Amino acid sequence: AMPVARPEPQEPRVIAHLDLDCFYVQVEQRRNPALRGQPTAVVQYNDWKGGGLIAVSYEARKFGVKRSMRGDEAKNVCPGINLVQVPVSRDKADLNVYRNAGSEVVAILSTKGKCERASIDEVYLDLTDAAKEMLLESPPESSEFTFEEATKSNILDLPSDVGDREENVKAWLCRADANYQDKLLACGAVLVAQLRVKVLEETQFTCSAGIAHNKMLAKLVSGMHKPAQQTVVPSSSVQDFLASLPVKKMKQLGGKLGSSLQDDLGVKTVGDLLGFTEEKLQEYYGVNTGTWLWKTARGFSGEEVEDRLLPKSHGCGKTFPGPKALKNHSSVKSWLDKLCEELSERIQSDLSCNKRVAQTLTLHARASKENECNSMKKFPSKSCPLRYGTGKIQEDAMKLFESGLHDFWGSRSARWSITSLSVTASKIFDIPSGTNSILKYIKGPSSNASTAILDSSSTPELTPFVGNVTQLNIADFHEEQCEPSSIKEECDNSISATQCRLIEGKGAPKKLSKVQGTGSILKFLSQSQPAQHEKRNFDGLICSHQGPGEFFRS
Ligand code: DCP
Ligand code: CA
Ligand code: CA
Repeated sequence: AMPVARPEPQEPRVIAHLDLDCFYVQVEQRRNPALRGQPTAVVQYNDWKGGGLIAVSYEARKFGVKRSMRGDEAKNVCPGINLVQVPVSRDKADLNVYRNAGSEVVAILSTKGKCERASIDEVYLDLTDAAKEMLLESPPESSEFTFEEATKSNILDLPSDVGDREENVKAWLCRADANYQDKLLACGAVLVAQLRVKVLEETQFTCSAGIAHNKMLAKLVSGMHKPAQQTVVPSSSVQDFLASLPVKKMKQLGGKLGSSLQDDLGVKTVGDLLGFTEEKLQEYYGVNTGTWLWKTARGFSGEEVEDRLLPKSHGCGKTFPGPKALKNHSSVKSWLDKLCEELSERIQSDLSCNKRVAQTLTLHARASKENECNSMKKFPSKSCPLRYGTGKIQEDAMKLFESGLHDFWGSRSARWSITSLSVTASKIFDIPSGTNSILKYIKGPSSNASTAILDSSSTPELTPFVGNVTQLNIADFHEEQCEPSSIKEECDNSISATQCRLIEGKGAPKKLSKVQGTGSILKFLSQSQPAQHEKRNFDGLICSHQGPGEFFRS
């Protein structure tokens, strides 16, 4: 989708973007402290050339080890490297341990302001209120302000390689003559430094952060100084910073729009956009995107931090590179079954722990046709209303695959091969309290399937709507940094399990705990459907209470 500008807030805001350093490696280092300070990488389960690296410690990066390498290559450039296998279940990576670790961090960060979980290891925070409060009560320029971690900040306005760096930073943070906006940012820097220290103390994880007046700028700088550092963007430095920033570095300009700017307008950096009037940009890209580009060039962005600690969607995927490509229906089915089983567990868990219901099931695949250089044609993504129950999800996913294959393949007798498969559950809603609405939401607003949920013996007609997906944002599934061509087996921003415990234990956000009456309704539902005992009780393993999700399992 083309980006659209949001109205900007009247008041200056303080926004932070936090990203954990070499995240999977840190999780493994916490599990096995002998790996701390050592060159270490996490590798994907794979028997080819030592597996694909998915996370690399900073010690290993010094040797030139990169995420794009295989285990064998990494050993060549860094013989002492420790390679840790990603946990595996159902023949694929099991990321639960990392999701749970991410949830621990979210639980800490969400204490200081509005918090949006942006990916498995990233969070946005709106610290405006906390910063204002600090400015009133204990402004940084007050004499007792000496907060060491904050004085290690990188301030874009200040040269970063001079001798008295920390003194300069401290002086900047404490400037009595600073304008209101910069003072708020200084408070933001102190708050984020405090939070980062707290995260380190409570989880042993380090993270890096960007602090700015909007999400866009905070995100752009959070990875500028890594690991374990933070970077502040005062308004006065925005123009210079964007002037040299390649357009492709912007999240929304990584694709076609960015290429068009380069090829059609000769725009290489965000700063180059300043040469175009808003009207000109609107002529090229439409009113909305034109305005968005115009504002972006000036560092303006009205996008708000969402109040969301839980993921927007759940996705399970696997790639089948090279010789591993799937070439017949039965191998596709067997992999889809596994992916759907995991997806089903995750949405059941989300239902019982968080009282959330997913409404849409989507299948994505990548395919190639042999003997055809028709690489332009993509395997179309397909969606249908999501029906709870592993068997139903498996059945529906296979129908979506068939439908996609039909569009992709047509009637010609070309041989196909599938190089990646993923299933995603999206359009997730909180269940409102009250019987009617619960039923309504679980079966989807317009369907007539309440009996289907109640009656396990009937198999309701599936009417997938087989149009191409327009609603689903791929970013919900993949991490932003996830390269489509990478060796990744799976990447998503889902949550989990520990999230339940964390949220229940540490004071849940209102929306997660206020559902009333749900239990009894779901008990009622359970009586019309025999309990399933053959499967391990996933929900029971991870949450303290028996979930309603049980009853929708097939
Ligand atoms: N990940 C993955 N495959 C990718 C990208 C990421 O499996 N192509 C996983 C492993 C990473 C985690 O997601 O540890 C977070 O991704 P990041 O891009 O944030 O990278 P890291 O946290 O590993 O390193 P950095 O310190 O650069 O943020
Ligand atoms: Ca990271
Ligand atoms: Ca990240």
